[in-house]
Formats: sequence, C-alpha cells, structure tokens
Amino acid sequence: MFKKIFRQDENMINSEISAELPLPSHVAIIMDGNGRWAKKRFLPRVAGHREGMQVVKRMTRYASGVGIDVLTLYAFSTENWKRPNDEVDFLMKLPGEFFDTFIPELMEENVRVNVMGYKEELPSHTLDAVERAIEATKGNTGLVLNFALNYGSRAEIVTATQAAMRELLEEGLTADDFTEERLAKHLMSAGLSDPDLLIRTSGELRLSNFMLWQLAYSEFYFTETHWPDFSESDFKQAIVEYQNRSRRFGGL
Ligand code: V07
Repeated sequence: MFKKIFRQDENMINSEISAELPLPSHVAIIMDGNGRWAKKRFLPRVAGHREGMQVVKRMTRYASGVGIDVLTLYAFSTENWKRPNDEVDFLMKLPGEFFDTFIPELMEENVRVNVMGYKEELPSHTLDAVERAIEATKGNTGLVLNFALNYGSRAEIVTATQAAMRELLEEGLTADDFTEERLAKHLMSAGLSDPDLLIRTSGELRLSNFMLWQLAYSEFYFTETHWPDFSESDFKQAIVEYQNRSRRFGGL
C-alpha cells in the first residue's frame, strides 16, 4: 500500500508538463541557499551568488521556452544590507555582470527586464546597470523577467497606501473610498498579474517579506534544493505539481 503511494510520487517527478492543464502565467521564486551551497563546498559565499546568477540565466531560458509570461526573482531584500560589506558590494556588481553577459541572449529570446524595489537606494553603478537592462529590453514582448531588488513587501504596502491616500485627498474623497484596487495600482507590481506559483528553494518555509499582497491566492512550492543546484527538471517538477493541484481543485 505504501509502495503504491511512493510509486505515484515517483511518477509525478518523472511526468511532463501537460498541454491540457493551465500553465502558471506568473512564477515567483525566492532564490535561497547560495551561501549554504558554497559552505558545503568550502567556498566563499560569493561563489554561491555567482553560480546562482548562472542559474538565473538558465531558468530565464527555460521559463521563456515553456511559455511562462512573468518570472519574478527575489534577488536582494531590504534586509540584505545587514550582510557583511564585502558580500553586499559583490552582490551589487551582479546586475552589471548580468547585463554584460546576458543582454544579447535576452534580446534574442525577446525577454523584457523589469525591476521592482527601492532603486534610489542602490549604488549608482548598480542603478546604472539596472536602467540599461530595462532600457535595452523595453521593446521586447516575450517573457517579463522581473527582479525584486532592494525590495520589501511591508514597505511597499505602506508606500502604496500613502500614495492611495494622497489620491483620495486630492479627489476630495474619504477613508471609506479606499479600496483594494486603489492600493494595488500603487504597488511596484502594478501592471503585472499576481503570481500563480511561488517557489522557494533551500528548505525554508517562510515568505520573508516577499510580495505579501500579491501572493494572497498563489500556490506555494518548497524544495530542499539550494538555488545553485536548481535545474530545469526541478522547475518542471514545480510546474507539474502546480498543474496537478489545478486538476484536483479545478475551478476553485
Ligand atoms: C543576484 C544571483 C541570483 C541568486 C540570488 C542572489 C544573487 C541577477 C541579478 C540582476 C538584478 C537586476 C538586474 C539584472 C540582474 C541579481 C543581485 C543578486 C543583487 F537588472 N542575479 N542577481 N542581482 N544574485
């Protein structure tokens, strides 16, 4: 009896993405475990971050190929400034490195880069690279590759609420006119659909201040795999699991 259940799980791992069942249109990923991956190999943490960026490139290719519309990646949280200076400095160089090594392929694959987060607080060389990536790809119409960079969800909700309140006052309205729609249109994700699927790697089962509003109805998928080890087959497994849930709970 247990054997049968085990076989079923095994089949799921090996199964393919279904063309009949809906794909997640928007996938968000908390790319955790770069430091742990490096530690296991007696490498400095930054080696994990560098490897992690290569995985970003591969998963961008994969998501684009599968036909996902939006891929949101949590690259740097507002809490990450507390890390050692040299690690933060290294991380702030990654957008530039990403731009230099990946823009031709992004153009070829018709990928549009978007960044949500408090960009003003980034070092100018980082902001520069981010703006160049956005500018270079702004005409592309395929996958939206959305980086959360210096992003924190509670701060985002507070800022959006302030903007919505200002709007209410200007229109001579009252607190009772405040609605979900009025708030949502001031979030940094305005214009993007809410994520259908959230993936978090490396075993932590927390949201860590990531897209609290936008993830209200999303499916959550957790894996023990550290981000630098995350592969196309892991991504596929998450999508297949999403499709199986949507089949079991179809229409809800
Ligand atoms: C970062 C690599 C992925 C693993 C998680 C942390 C380290 C890509 C970017 C990036 C951001 C904006 C942009 C282009 C690329 C990035 C940071 C860290 C800070 F426009 N990867 N990656 N930014 N890591």
